[in-house]
Amino acid sequence: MADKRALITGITGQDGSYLAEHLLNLGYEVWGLVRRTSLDPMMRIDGLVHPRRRIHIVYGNLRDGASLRSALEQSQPHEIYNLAAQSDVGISFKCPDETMEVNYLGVGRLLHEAMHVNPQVRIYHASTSEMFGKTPPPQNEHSPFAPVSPYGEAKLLAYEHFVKPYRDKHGLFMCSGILFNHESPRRGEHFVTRKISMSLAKLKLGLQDDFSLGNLRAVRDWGFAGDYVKAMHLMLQHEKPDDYVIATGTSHSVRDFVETAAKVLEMDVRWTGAGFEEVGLDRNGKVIIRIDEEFYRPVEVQSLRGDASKARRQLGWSPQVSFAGLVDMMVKNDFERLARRS
Ligand code: NAP
Ligand code: G4F
Repeated sequence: MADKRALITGITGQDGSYLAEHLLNLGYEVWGLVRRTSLDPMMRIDGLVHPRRRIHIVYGNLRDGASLRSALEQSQPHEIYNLAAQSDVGISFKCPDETMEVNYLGVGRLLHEAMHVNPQVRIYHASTSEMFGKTPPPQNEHSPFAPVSPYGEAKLLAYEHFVKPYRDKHGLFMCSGILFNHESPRRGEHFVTRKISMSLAKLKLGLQDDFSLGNLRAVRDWGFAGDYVKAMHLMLQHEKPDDYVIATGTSHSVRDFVETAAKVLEMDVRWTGAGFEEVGLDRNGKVIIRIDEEFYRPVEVQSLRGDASKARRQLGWSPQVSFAGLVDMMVKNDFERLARRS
C-alpha cells in the first residue's frame, strides 16, 4: 500500500494526466475526481505507461459540495490537487456564470469540505497568470493582479476569498500555483498552440485547406506541462505553504508560434495585408491562414512573461523544455498521429 494518497480534481485534463503520471511514478496512490460526462482519464495518458486500475476514480463535481465531501471521505487524501476548472478564457466571456460557479464558488466548496474531512491535508490550487491581466511583464508574486476576463476574475476571487483566508486564518496548508501558459501534445484542441500544431499538420497532409486565428500579436510565456506539474508536487513538499509563479521567463507572440511550427514541417508562411484582412500564404502564394474576429477576445491580456526565481530558489524547480523544443514536440506528435490515420 502506498504511503501517500493524492486526490486530483481535473484528472481528465491536460495537467491532470501529467500529474497523475508523475505521482504514480513517485509511488503515490492516485485518486481522480471525474464527472459523469468526463473523458476517460486514461485517454490522455495513452494507456501505455499505467494500467487503468492504478487510478482510483471517484465521482464528483465542483458544483456540488455533497459530492466533494463523499469523494474526500472515500479517498482520504494526504494531498489534494485542485486542477478542475472551466479553463477556457475565451469561453469565460460567453459563459461567465458557469465560470464563476466552478472556478470561484467551486473552490470554496472544496476547501470547506476538505477542512471538515481532514484539516491536516495539503492542497495545491491552480491559480493562473491570467490574474495579472493588464499588469505589464515580467510578472512575479509581488506584481499586482488586474484581471480582464471573467476567467481571471473568478480565479482571483477564489484566491482572495478562499485560498488566502483558509491558509492565513484557518491554518490550512494551501499553495497557490500562479502558472503561466503550459502546453503539450495533450493540450485541448481549442487552445491556440494545439490549434496551430493540429491545423498545420493537417495542411501538410492535405487534410485541410486553411484555418483561422484571432490576435496574432498576443504574447505568452509558453512552457511544457510535464515540467509544470512537477512544480505542483514540489510546492506541497515544502515546509510552509506559499504562492509561486511558474514560468519559463521567455515569451513569444502567436505569430512566432505559427512561424516556428511551420518550420518544423518545412512549410513557409509569408504574411500580407493588415488587421482582419491579414493572411498567411504558403510558398505557392495560397492563403493558408486567415484572421477571424470570432477568435478575438472582447478584452485581451496582451503580454505575459513570468519571473519564476522564487520557485527556482525555494523549490529547486526549473523548466527543462525550451520554446523550440515544445513546438517541435507538439507539431511532430500531431503530424505523426494524423499521418498514421490517413
Ligand atoms: P483542462 O485540460 O481544460 O482540464 C480541466 C479539467 O477540469 C477537466 O478534467 C474537466 O473535467 C475538469 N472540470 C471542469 N469543470 C468541472 C467541474 N464542474 N467539476 C469537476 N471537474 C471539472 O485544463 P488544464 O490545462 O489541465 O488546466 C488545469 C488547471 O490549471 C485549471 O484549473 C486551469 O484553469 C489552470 N491553469 C492552466 C494553465 C495552462 O496553461 N494549462 C495555466 C494556468 C492555470 P471534464 O473531463 O469532466 O470536462
Ligand atoms: O491558448 P489560449 O486560448 O490561452 P490563454 O487565453 O492564454 O489561457 C490559457 O492560459 C492561461 C494562463 O495564462 C490559463 F489560465 C488558461 O486556463 C488557459 O490555459 O490563447 C492564447 C492567446 C490569447 O491571447 C488569444 O487571444 O492566443 C490568442 N489567440 C489568437 N488566435 C487565440 C486564437 N486563442 C485561441 N484559443 N484561439 C485562436 O484562434
